[in-house]
Amino acid sequence: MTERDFQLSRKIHQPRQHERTANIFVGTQSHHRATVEGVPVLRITSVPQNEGVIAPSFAVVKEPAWRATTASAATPFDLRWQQSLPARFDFYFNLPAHIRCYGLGERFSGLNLRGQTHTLCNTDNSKHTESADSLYVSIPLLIMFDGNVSHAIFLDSPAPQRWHLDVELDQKGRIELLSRLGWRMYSLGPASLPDLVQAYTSLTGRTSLPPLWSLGHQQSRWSYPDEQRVREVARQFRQRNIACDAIVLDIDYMDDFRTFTVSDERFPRFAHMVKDLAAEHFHVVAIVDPGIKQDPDYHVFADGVECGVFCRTARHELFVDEVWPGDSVFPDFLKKDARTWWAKHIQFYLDNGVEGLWLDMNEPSLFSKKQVLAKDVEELPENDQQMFMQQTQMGPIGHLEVRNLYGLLMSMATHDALVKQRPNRRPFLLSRAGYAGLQRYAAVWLGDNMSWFQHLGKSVPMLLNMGLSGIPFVGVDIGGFGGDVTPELLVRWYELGIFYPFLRNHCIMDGRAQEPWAFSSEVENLIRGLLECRYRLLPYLRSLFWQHMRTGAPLMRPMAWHFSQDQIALDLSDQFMFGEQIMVAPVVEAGQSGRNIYFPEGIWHPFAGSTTTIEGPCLKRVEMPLGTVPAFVRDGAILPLAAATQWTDAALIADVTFVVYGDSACGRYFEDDGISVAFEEGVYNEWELSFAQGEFSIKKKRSGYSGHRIQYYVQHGGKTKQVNA
Ligand code: MIG
Repeated sequence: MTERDFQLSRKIHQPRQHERTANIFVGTQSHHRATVEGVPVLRITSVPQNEGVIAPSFAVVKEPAWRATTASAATPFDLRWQQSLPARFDFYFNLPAHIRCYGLGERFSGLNLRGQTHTLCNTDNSKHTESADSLYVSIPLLIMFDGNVSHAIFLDSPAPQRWHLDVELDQKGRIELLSRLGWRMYSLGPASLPDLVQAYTSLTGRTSLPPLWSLGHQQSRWSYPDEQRVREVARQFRQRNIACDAIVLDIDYMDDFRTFTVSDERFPRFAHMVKDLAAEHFHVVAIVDPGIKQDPDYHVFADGVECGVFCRTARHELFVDEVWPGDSVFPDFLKKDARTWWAKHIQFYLDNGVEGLWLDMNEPSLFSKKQVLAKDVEELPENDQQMFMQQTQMGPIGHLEVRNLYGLLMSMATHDALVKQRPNRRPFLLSRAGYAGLQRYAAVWLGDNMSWFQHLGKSVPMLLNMGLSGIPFVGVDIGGFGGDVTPELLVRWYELGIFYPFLRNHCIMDGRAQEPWAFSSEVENLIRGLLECRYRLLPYLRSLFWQHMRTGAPLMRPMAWHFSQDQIALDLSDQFMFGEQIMVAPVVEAGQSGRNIYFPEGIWHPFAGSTTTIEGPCLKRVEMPLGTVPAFVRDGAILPLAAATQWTDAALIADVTFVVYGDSACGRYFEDDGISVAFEEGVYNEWELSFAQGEFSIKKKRSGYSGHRIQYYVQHGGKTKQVNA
């Protein structure tokens, strides 16, 4: 930094009212510019002199061509910063009244995040109430929406942060970053919302195509206790013709909660069971917790101690805390050696035929420490006052400084192990905790919700903000995790859940049974029908994942994504777009037979049932009895729909119908083998579909995949005919 730059930055840091006065920053700041997928990006790097180095970034995986620029480079919203305390930075910016705030990962709040403080510090908080703050996933990306001139800021630091977004209603924003290391901040824009997300996911990566089976229906509960029960649940699905692709095993499959073990008593022929299930087209997903039981007779513990992979305290003792197995130790995933060690043990699951892994408790959650960071902590505590230390290339560092990386790095280690050990198979991983970039490794579910209508409704804005934060493969526990679901709530939840990218029914230990047949045959029939709809939508869903890989677009999108000029659409958080062609408007209240839906400009076709169209813009009450698919298709769309199947392997070869909505329409279609990574070598089909003047046509952008026996049909105005493709 030159003397002039330093003077300039001093000027920029002039304190204002309500601000901490002292700027004690001594060190270097550098500014760089680049264009990322057409979006201007300014990167500010701040390195305090005493530390001389910033925490490693595991978020940004692609570096564009950066050009140095001066400190006076304009930042949007008059963004300024200072170091107020040795272990704290403050950022100040303006938040004009018309700006809507999105992103920040997993927030229990509305779509627009304004008017609240958002603490980013990964926390196992099972109380999802209005006053809930930190949850499991923290993504320091804030989108400031203003139509085509939107901006985003990404504060790449895994240390605890508090984002105050106009909490005083004075149109000011403030971030407290509790860190003594430096940070990098990326300011993106001006650009449209889709372009911002495209640029952000270009820097931090995207979700590759998931295995097709993982987009099917997954059935879970805490826990199916033994082989008999697991086989029985699977049998029920097939016997009752309810679509399902995966059975999920929660913690009780293990021997005394020891990670990388199976109970001999309750699962005496585990691998055999997994194989039998596979023959019935079920994939097994098993939970994996990071806490390793402290027991010298347990091979994983002994091996880990020998390899030196566990976190230690500031006094260099093994860090021990209680989780499910009792006193446990925790791999330090920041260490490359620990990740390699972990990968070696992951082989256990592959040897048993388990195809998907579910990473839980990876904030990490510790039974003794429910509150990770006290609300009134002004700066990052000293190392010896933090729970443990982690090893970086620059030496030991207090856990809190890098806390938000724990789930990300556990996911990275597990993902890379699966990819390395089965290179031609797409991995399926589900993680509870995470940080920016998690989308490269795992799908996410939003943790311990309740069987409440309120949580059904809340899932919409929460999942939308996850998608805008770069994570497209998301869902919440269908039926709700805690509490007892009612039959009405369960059906309503499936109505919305068939549009969650990740579709899983899961429930707590002592909750009432909530498998689709747990109530009357009427309830079962309605859920069966809804799941059929999900499986029919699979070709559309796959095309959306393909599109995400290309552009970073989430599958669930706020109305603002496609109707950025429609002032009414912008504030809707109880309806959303599922891709560009389907609008979903679920019933999220008890005792309703329908709801009011806002239809933006254009003509809308009910997805199922009635043929009467609705012309927007208008607000209209729509009758939606239990079991309704709450979706509307834009006029001008062509949806690729498969014949309904009971499992996704069958969907791969099922007939596909291109359903044309309106007289002039277009759509996209993607297909491949759904399981391998051959698509990376061009083994896939990507078609552009169009319909005009009564003629349907396909433009084949790529025709690299032929291992199928699909018959294609086109349907328009009630008539269906075969297509030669
Ligand atoms: O302390 O594995 O969010 O889905 O069923 C609870 C038992 C641990 C929390 C997860 C939940 C899972 C449960 N786990």
